[in-house]
Amino acid sequence: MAEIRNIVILTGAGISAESGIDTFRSAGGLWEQHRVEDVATPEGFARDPELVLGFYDMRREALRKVQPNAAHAALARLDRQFAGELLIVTQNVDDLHERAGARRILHMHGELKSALCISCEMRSPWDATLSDRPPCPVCRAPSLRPDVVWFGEMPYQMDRIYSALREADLFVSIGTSGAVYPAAGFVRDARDLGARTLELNLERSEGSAWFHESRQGKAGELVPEWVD
Ligand code: BJW
Repeated sequence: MAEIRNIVILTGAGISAESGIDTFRSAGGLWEQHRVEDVATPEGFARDPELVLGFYDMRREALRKVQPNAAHAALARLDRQFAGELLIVTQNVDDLHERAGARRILHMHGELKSALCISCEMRSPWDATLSDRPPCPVCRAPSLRPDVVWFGEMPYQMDRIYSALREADLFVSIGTSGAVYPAAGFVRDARDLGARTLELNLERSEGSAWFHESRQGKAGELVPEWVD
């Protein structure tokens, strides 16, 4: 990696699978157990807030019982050791990258352990339930929702992401199906802008053909192999 100065790493649910967190689109995954339009759209939340808040309470609770795996640990090592520019853009709402020790990280689809107030638009760190409708710590309105990005909403920090992609000379995608935009388009953006592109995933993703190189296997094995 001697000639690499700027790295952007995109991670998805597959990197947390070996920690015991369900992915979305695999057999038995979250979207097999729940209708996406019920639990991951603003319209679903407006229709049945109890269902949606309960879904995220359940996932926040599950997050307490799991630990980062070898893939998170390897990326944290890279983050510590790499002297150039590095940005881990995760689509995941878990905090396993942070718990493994990564620091240069951005959550484009939000975070389970954050709540967003619909009334005052302030964010608050959140580790408790939301389905019992607690008041917002800032404005006291009972208007908290999970601070996550649903379909039809704008992912977070897109300017910062595109600016990192423009500078990247290496783009690495780990554990994502390439089914959800705009993240699924980053490989083409990065490649068009001159980056080398590498995919590390259990199987070929929807956008696999766009990568210069695609390696198949478990993130817990492929990521340490790539980093070390
Ligand atoms: C392993 C493994 C192991 C397993 N090791 N690998 C352009 C074209 C078409 C549609 C659109 C478009 N632009 C926008 C849209 C609409 C929409 C969209 O993409 N729809 C698609 C269905 C087509 N997008 C949006 O609405 C987004 N907003 C938006 O685009 O705003 C306008 C805009 C445009 C341009 C620029 C900027 C803005 C918002 C999308 C929000 C997605 N939200 C969710 C929920 C977040 C909260 C939550 O967690 O509940 O995000 S949906 C869900 O999917 C979640 C994930 O982050 C996301 C991606 O899933 P991911 O991570 O890829 O998981 P899986 O399960 O799909 O794949 C796991 C992979 O891991 C698999 O490949 C496995 O093989 C692999 N794997 N075990 C390695 N051990």
